[in-house]
This record gives sequence, C-alpha cells and structure tokens, in this order.
Amino acid sequence: MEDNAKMEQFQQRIDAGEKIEPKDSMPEKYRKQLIRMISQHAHSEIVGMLPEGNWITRAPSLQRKLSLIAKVQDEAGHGLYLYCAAETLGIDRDELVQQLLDGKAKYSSIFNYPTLTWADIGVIGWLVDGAAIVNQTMLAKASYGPYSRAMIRICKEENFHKRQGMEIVATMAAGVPAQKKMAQDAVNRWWWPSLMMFGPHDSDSPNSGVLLKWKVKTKTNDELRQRFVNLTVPQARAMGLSIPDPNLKYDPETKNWNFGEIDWDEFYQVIKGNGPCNEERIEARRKAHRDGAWVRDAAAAYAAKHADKSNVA
Ligand code: FAQ
Repeated sequence: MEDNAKMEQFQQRIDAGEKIEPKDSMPEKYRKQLIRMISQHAHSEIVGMLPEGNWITRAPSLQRKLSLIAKVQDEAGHGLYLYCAAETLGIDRDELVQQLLDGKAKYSSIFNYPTLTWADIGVIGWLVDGAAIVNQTMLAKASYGPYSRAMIRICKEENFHKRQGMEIVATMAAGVPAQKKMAQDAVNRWWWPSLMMFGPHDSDSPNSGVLLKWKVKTKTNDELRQRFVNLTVPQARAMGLSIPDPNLKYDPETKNWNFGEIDWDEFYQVIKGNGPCNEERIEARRKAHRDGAWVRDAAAAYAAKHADKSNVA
C-alpha cells in the first residue's frame, strides 16, 4: 500500500476519525511505528513489575501486601494485552520477547531506578501510574483499534493503582516525622524521572511528526508532560509535600505550572542502557525466562498432544 492514491485514502480514513483494524490496508511505516511503540509499551509493563515486586515480601501490612500483589499482577496483564495488540500487526511475540532479553528493545526509562523504601511504592503509584494515565488516556483515542481498546481497559486499572499509591503517600505524609521524611525523599528521587517518561521535547522527538499525522498520538510529549505537572503539583501541596524544582512557578495567565529543565543527559544515558538498574532489570527478565522454560515446554507438549487428538477425530 505505498502508492500515492492509497496513502491519500489512508490519510482520509485517519482524518475522518476511523479506526484502523488489523486486516485493513495500512502503510508499512504505520505498521512498523505501531509495532515499535506497542512492543516498547508491553516491555515497560513487564519490566515495570520488578521495582514494585521488590517490596511484596516487605509490605508493612497484610492489606498493603494484597493490594501490591494485585497491582503487580495487573501490570503483567497489561503486558499481555499489549503483546496481543502487537501480534495483530503480524509480529511474533517470541521475537519481541527475544529482543527484550537480548537488550535490543527499549522500555520506559522509569523502571531503571531502584525502589529504596516503602514510600517508593506509594510514589510509583501516584507519580508513575499518574504519568502513565495522562499518556494512555490520550492513547485510548489512538487510530489503531486494538491498541486504543487495550488502553481503555488498562487506564481503568491504572486509575486504581494511582489511588492506591496516593493513599500510601498521603498516609505517610500525615504520619510521624520519619514517615513524612521518607515520603518526601521518595518524591525527590522520582519526580524528575517521572517527567522523563513523556519522552524528549517535541523539537527533539523524531517519531512524533508521523505519529501525530496518523493520530496514533493526538497530543505531543510536551503537552502531556505539562498536563501531568498541572495535575500533580496541587496534589503534592494538598499532601504537604514539596516538588524538588526551584523553578516551579504558577503562571496565572496560561494557568500552567512552569517548571525547570529536565536533565536530558541522564535521560539519554538511561535509555542507552546506562541507568542505575538497567543491567539488573534485564538479568531478572532473563532469569524469569529461563526459570519458565519448563512451563512453556509443558504447554507446547500439551498443545501438540491436543492437536494430534483433534487430527485423529
Ligand atoms: N523511556 O520520538 P520520541 C507504565 C525513546 S507504562 C525509554 O519522542 P515516541 C505503566 C523512544 O522510544 C510506561 N525510551 O518517541 C506502569 C524513541 O526511541 P526509538 C510506558 C524513551 O514514541 C506503571 C526515542 O526515545 N508507556 O508506566 C522514552 O514518539 C507502574 C525518541 O523519542 C508507554 O510506552 C522513555 N521515557 O514517544 C507499569 C506508552 N521516551 O524507538 C508498571 C506508549 C522516549 O525511536 C508500574 N508510548 N523514548 O529508538 C508512548 O506514548 C511514546 O512511545 C513515548 C515516546 C511518549 C514514550
């Protein structure tokens, strides 16, 4: 589908707000962009289980443990919906997983930071899921049907995660001084990496142009980042926590919270594989894959046996 007339026809469908479905004709570049983005998103959900999984055995109460287990399981489910959505574009899940295990695939920079205290679990729910919701509410309107539908369900679950995180942070912020200090320390460490989740500035974002044209994205990286800051600053203030940015200032004219510059060197180092936990995360995924080999073998043997029986019948 590369000739001009077909491209024009495709653009008309996009401009008319139609959803593109797996069997529809689509430009090769659209398909490739979606595979890139959806697979990175799927890997992020799977790797994203690791920082929080680290605290399941150390949650401070049974209730906290139950809700953290449920959250981590939800993230696994999100990864699976997203791998399914990527597969509708004609790529095999094994190939995508292999790219992750080989260290060739990207996943969100945020998951390469360590979770040092219990407050980090609250702050991840509040800030990281909060940022993910801002981004994914936009993606729920994406032009590719399977991706947009996956996003609707995922956003519902992420909303629960965000509330759970805020409740942990609010409890600690209203606790004894040591708890409040722990909550503030977690905010100080996670604030800037959360802003990095939205990607580079629009002027430095090579993929945004074509993604906006094809309505995969309907808002830019900077627009979404600003929305996140505007939503989050009042929440921090309500909890008595401060944002670690001396340049944060409300502009009554634009109604935006203006904020300081992100450390882009740090961002690019992390996405190149040099963040604090990149190696540890990939090694954990490799180990999980090795440990799960017997399950995959058993499932494949069962499927083969079942296929034999249905052939005989
Ligand atoms: N980390 O041209 P752009 C979650 C890469 S899910 C790593 O602006 P684009 C749930 C980018 O891939 C979080 N790499 O790219 C949860 C590109 O590299 P490439 C994940 C990044 O696609 C919560 C290059 O930089 N969400 O948190 C990042 O237009 C709690 C140039 O960038 C999604 O994946 C980054 N932060 O915009 C789970 C949402 N930013 O591929 C567990 C879907 C940029 O050309 C616990 N994805 N890069 O080599 C998106 O919305 C977009 O892909 C962006 C990037 C906004 C991430």
